[in-house]
Amino acid sequence: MKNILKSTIAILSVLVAFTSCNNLAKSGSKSGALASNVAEKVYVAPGEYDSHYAFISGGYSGNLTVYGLPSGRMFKEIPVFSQFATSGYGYSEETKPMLNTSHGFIPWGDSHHPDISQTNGEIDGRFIFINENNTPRIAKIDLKTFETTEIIEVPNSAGNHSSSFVTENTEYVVAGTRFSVPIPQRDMPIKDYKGNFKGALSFISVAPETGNMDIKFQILMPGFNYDLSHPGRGKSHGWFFFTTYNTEEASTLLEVNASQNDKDFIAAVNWKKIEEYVNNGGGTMMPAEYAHNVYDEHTHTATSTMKKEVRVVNPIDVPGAVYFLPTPKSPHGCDVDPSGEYIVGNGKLSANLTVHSFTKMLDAIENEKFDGEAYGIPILNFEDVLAGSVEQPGLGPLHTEFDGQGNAYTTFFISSEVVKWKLGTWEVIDRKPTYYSVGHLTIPGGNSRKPQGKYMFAMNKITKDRYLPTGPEMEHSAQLYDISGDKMELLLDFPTHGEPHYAAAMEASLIKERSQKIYNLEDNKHPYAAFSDDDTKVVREGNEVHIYMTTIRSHFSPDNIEGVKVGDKVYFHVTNLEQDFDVPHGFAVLGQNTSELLIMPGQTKTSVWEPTKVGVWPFYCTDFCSALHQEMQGYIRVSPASASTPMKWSLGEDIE
Ligand code: K7E
Ligand code: CUA
Repeated sequence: MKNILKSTIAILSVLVAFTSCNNLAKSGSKSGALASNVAEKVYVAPGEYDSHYAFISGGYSGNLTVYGLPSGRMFKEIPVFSQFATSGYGYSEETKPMLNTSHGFIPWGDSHHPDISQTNGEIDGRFIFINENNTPRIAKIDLKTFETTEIIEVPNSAGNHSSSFVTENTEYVVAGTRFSVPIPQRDMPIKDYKGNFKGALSFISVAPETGNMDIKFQILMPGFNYDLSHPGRGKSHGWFFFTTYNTEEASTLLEVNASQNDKDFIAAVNWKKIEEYVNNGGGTMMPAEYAHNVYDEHTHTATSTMKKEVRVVNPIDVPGAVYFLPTPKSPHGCDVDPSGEYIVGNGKLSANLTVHSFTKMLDAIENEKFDGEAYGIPILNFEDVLAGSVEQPGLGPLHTEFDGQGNAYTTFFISSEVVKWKLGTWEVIDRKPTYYSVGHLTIPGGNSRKPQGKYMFAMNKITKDRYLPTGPEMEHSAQLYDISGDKMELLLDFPTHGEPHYAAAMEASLIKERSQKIYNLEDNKHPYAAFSDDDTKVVREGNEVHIYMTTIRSHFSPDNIEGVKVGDKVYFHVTNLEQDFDVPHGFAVLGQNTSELLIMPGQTKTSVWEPTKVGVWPFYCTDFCSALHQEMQGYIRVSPASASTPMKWSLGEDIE
């Protein structure tokens, strides 16, 4: 045991050393020789549009950022799992329920893998899904409004990492657990992990019309770590593939103990078979507690419902539904090519890249050529399912994407490069350095039958000397390549925000056409909306004060309010009466323990203020909205708790 430990640590230190000197070597030649026409390829003239959207995960920011390609310009940060003061998301009364969980209100998340909805295996630009790793959740963002409109918590899961990838018709968004845990959770010794912990793979159905999510079933798998996943497509539609590591089922010093087995597995799941089993009443309902948060676009308000049970399936109860494909060595990425035939497993510690064949897998299953089983799940023979391997392509392979022209592109974290290779012949065609230590890469349309193989961008973990220094912390960096020719051509570096694990990207046209410009006031069903000056009022209910307020260039109505007392809870319900594209108003009041609001045209949002001090306190618009923006202000008078100041409000005249 000691020796294994020593030798593994030795190997790892060599790898680490390789990483660092490699980086240094690269930094010496960073100016590179870019062709003179490169600037033209990324130049988007003022007033012109980018050809592609890129949605880049924010990692530990918990959010999703929107970029244009090829310019690399950032357009927006969409708040998803984290409170976001810039818009009031997670601070306004309407959006706080979005961040509710079975553990209470959680103001932060760790987002990794965005994936855009599909129809017939092609990206349709309706929704984008993204996972939260730490407190397992899946979010849906509506690409009409670029707002997070639904978040579902995933029970029995921990480290929701092999997520959130969608099937060909967005039948399911799939979420697999990275950590196996006791299911149900209970107090037990950690050392009893092996054989007792389980890993849940969750299939979350997406309603075709509304997009509403619901957990259809969870498969309770052996206690491995389920790292990444991808759906089958075309011929393999109906299957889902998950890489595993820690098939050793270690619970301590995983850097050594989870690297013992020569091969771990890719789990192949026939979800159609399990769906059929479940539709016929299979599986068991298990008590579980998980939040389902839905944003209503008419009331502009989210509600959070606590669900009480979930359907679980034991895979050995559904013969023929789950198989293990041996895959060397702690595979990370699990990527399926556009035809659905090839399943690439990137063994982080493996010298070669392993590619499995879906056709061969089906043959082996049909002929029952098994090499034992793990917890009752048949293991296929490595050689029987192997399509081929790319020999010694680089060090530390992580993720693979496809260009739809028969080529694959794999990132290598340790040797800091992207390697292009050919499906079927497995030969390496090209390699280009990344700066530095690349994680994921994205080709627009990547996870679909029809990738749009013009651009590829790599998302790198280490930035070092690529930009002007900004103290000890540098934003991570993305690099855009032109992949339309035989050789990849580096075009551009651009900084990202948070940690850009994965990104989803697509041609701009579909999203651009559907993008919503305003919320129609007629459709506003917010219970506290006010639609004109006549609707504005201040209503006291015990110590709660509800202010029905409107805003339009360039005033609030009312803008003078009296009768509030220390100890009151004051709700500012602000309706933006504008019906013009891109004219939000903001709202903030002095001393408030929350963020400002940013209210879109036609929308109502609510901010709570609990004044603790007597005085006359100003409020104002936080977003520069017109030449008279600075005049958008008002006063609210706070009297002592014992006072009898009458409740009055006004606009354009004095309160008498
Ligand atoms: Cu490789 Cu979370 Cu997809 Cu990061 S993960 S790189
Ligand atoms: Cu409204 Cu500034």
